[in-house]
Amino acid sequence: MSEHKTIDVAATQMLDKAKEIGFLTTFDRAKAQEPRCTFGNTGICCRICLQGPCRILPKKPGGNKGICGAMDYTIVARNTVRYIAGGAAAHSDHGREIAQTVLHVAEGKLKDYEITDTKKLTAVAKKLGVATEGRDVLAVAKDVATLALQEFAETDETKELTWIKADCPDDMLDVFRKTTIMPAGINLSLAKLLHQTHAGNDSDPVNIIFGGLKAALCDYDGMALATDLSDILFGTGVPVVTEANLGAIKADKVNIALHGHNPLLSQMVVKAAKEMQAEAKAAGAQGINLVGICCTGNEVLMREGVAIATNFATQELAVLTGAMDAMVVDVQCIMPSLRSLADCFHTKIITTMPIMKIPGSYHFAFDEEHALDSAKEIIRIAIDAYKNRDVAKVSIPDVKHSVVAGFSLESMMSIFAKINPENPIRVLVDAIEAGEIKGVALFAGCNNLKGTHDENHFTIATELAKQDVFLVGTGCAAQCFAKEGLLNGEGVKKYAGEGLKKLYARLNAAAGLTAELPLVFHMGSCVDNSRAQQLAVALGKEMGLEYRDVPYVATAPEAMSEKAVSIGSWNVAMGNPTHVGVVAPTVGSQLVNDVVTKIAEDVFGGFFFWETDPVKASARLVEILEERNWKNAMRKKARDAKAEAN
Ligand code: NFS
Ligand code: SF4
Repeated sequence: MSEHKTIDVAATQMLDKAKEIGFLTTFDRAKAQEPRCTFGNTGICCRICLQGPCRILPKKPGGNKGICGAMDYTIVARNTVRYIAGGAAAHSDHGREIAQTVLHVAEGKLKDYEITDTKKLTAVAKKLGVATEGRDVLAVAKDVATLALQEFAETDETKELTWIKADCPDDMLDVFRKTTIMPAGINLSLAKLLHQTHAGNDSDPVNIIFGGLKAALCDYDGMALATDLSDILFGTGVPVVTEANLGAIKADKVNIALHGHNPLLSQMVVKAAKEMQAEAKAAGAQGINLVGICCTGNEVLMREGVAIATNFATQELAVLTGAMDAMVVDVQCIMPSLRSLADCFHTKIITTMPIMKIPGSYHFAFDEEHALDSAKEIIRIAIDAYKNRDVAKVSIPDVKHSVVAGFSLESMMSIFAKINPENPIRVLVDAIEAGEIKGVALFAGCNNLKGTHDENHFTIATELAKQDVFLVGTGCAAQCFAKEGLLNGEGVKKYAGEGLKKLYARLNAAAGLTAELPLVFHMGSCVDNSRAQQLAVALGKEMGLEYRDVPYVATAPEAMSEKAVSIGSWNVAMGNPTHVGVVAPTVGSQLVNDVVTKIAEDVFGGFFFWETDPVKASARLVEILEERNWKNAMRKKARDAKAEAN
């Protein structure tokens, strides 16, 4: 076992290099933060007003409450839902920007973008109730984008969000309404939550949590519209074959990393790079090589087959290869440390968005009206930087795996349709009903250096595969699988149980793809968790189950960001048992912890559970799926017996 807290061989090599040359990385900084403050770690530190920080100190007279009298449960509940507000704001603002761009395209204001996927546009319009018959594509796109923007602008509390209504089954919507968590406007709900959790406002932990869940549903809404509109704008993912890990960086090419979340610029960089290979060659390189990091990487992987360099925790290591000429970043999950690291190399860190700048790094204000020109200028900066590359500093780990990705729900269904053209989802349901597979598990979320990088992702995925669970993934979890060789047919051979292998044999025989299907179906970026939820909904519908009985679980084995908290929270509200592999910010209050881990199940069907040990977490996830299958079988038996008696 290496001294570094990662299971990634390429990362280990780079961390050795960092040590040799005396660079401190995020791995060192994580160590420096130990031991953690228990108050902060368990959520019982309040900094909501300037009298704080207040901690819960039960042994001191008066210390069992904050200065204002806030109890542990109020403090924990407020802190937790404020994470949700942050996550939902990030996801939905990303969605809003895409919607704005679609609107501008529809109005003929942007020359570099177009409506690429008219089939998806029609499907989205239909689900939202927008007329399509005999109408111009741009007119339909305008209506859809306008509806999306209205999700943010709505201030009438009696109006319900359109995307949620279109995407969720009726029994689920009924629960949202009964528990008063059905949101109206996104901006309204997020502002309300900040208001609700202001000092001296709501102190009822259950009421605060319900406010948080409303915001979590806004998170879903924002990401669902981000997914739909990105597909409309750039195309819906189809299976692609590429590669992943630091070995995807090429010594003889101009390397540009696309990092962040929003595909508006990165799609243009992909387009521009195709046109600019000659310029790179003129500078002495063999061409331009694009690689992705974090969810921008996932977006361009899904649609363009761009290779993955690495995931969140190891983003610095891409620079450390010495062969990264430019890293183009947009928003979210970008470490501020990148700039100082880049200073030691020739690498240009290029920030591009008005709300994401790094002191001292190069800022190139992305201009959507001249998007392609912006992308070209950025590539020229990279080509110039390449000329300054110091070959003596280059060391690229010879580590990479082949990757089959690009599984939008549509592309998954078109593979299933090769077996059952009338009813593609039936293929998965048949496998569940035959007991070949136990159900579906979604892997989502980040890296968290409180644990070992990628270890929880890898262990839980391979354990569940052995236990015949069908796996889908997004975000940095999916990138771990890409780097570790689980996104190819070899992964199936190595890790799938017998039942799962049988399903794959049928799928591979029918799919007619050049490459075998991967152990985990990579469904995209974190906003694409909406795709996975639609898979759960489709399963429930076809199996004739209530939303809360579907054999579907979610896990965020290495959750880090506020966005992960909001994704987990809507998963729970939407009936999904949800595992988190790090110490949760709710454990400081028994009451709040019980609400989210136990009472949530009675109300919503979904619940959280925390387990840092990946083997134990896997066992529990399998147990939950088995429980759901058993209950469903018993209910069916009872129904059949009743029908026979009548
Ligand atoms: Ni999701 Fe994607 Fe990764 Fe976590 Fe960050 S990139 S949006 S937040 S760290 S999975
Ligand atoms: Fe302390 Fe209350 Fe202020 Fe929180 S809101 S910091 S508990 S006084």
